[in-house]
Amino acid sequence: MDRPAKRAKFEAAWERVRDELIAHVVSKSMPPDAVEWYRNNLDYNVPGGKLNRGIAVVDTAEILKGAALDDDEYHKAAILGWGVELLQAFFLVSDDIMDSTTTRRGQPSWHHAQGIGMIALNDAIMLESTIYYLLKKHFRDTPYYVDLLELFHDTTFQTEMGQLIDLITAPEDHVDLSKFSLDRYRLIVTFKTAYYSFYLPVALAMLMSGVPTSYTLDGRTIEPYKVARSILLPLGEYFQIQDDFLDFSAPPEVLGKVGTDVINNKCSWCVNTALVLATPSQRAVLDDNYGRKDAAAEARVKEVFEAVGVREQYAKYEADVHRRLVEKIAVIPEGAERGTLKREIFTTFLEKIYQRTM
Ligand code: DMA
Ligand code: MG
Ligand code: MG
Ligand code: MG
Repeated sequence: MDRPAKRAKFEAAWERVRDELIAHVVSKSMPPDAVEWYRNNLDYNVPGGKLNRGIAVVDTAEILKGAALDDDEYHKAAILGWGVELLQAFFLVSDDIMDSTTTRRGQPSWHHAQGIGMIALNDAIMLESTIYYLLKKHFRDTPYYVDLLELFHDTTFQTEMGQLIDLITAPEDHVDLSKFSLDRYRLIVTFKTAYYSFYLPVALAMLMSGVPTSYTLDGRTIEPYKVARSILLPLGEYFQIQDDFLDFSAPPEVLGKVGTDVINNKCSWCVNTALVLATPSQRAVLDDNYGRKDAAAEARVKEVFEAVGVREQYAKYEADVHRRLVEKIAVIPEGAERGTLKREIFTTFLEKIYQRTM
């Protein structure tokens, strides 16, 4: 199945999930205006993104099975996939409130849409609660139900810790580059992005496919969830570094959006790299111009990025991280047994993002 067909099938599963959620609130005696509000919350915030995270659950379950999923397996994987998308929707609605962001996915942010305002806060929490309604309804009787609950809860906490360090490192209204560093950056992106975007979808598919906490292969003890984490967290970091580099370097007509990280005082890979390499006078230019809502200041910052060689650093980093990940994946012990890890899970992820330009 090609990418658009996969996406269409996954989106069709959403229609079914959404309808059962609506039926649930109706059954709880919610009046029509409340049902309508919840429906709008779901439709506005959940299905409109790239859906890479949700579809990754289905893809991983398929690779682990080594064959196409039957209808029941597909439905289960798709519900977990929509669980990831619901979690992301919960984070994004909250994030746009905290970041005072007025647009998302080419439309007003939910709290900024007509007539919503701070009810968006309750809506965000309802998006989160929806995950646990779905898990209970569809997985209550499976042996891995508690593992699913723990995984969603743990991942949520990790992401919230990431949001916390992100918010206190780069407050919207106060620029202080002395708080930035590449170590701080790595910690922020691992917690804020990598756990929920890369580890969560794969670990969900592993649980659903019956991958145990540990198994023995050729006399060696393997802890497959640890192995998956040891690859997917650096992969997530790589993905975010790409995102930051493209924000600085990609032509808007290729990227589909205008980069705003410099203007918005983001603790981005580019500024952290420039801070390491800058001379005292270049550092002064960064201090005076970073995070200012002003195109001329932004241009001065980008000049420093060019002068210190951010582009060359990135090319070097990308070649390096790709080689490191390829080597890591190559040594994963692999057997034909069901319920064991397959290298293909990680290689498809890696090749999908390697040298991406948008
Ligand atoms: C968004 O981070 C973080 C989560 C957990 C959704 P961000 O504010 O850096 O990203 P965006 O530019 O998408 O608002
Ligand atoms: Mg944001
Ligand atoms: Mg944010
Ligand atoms: Mg970005």
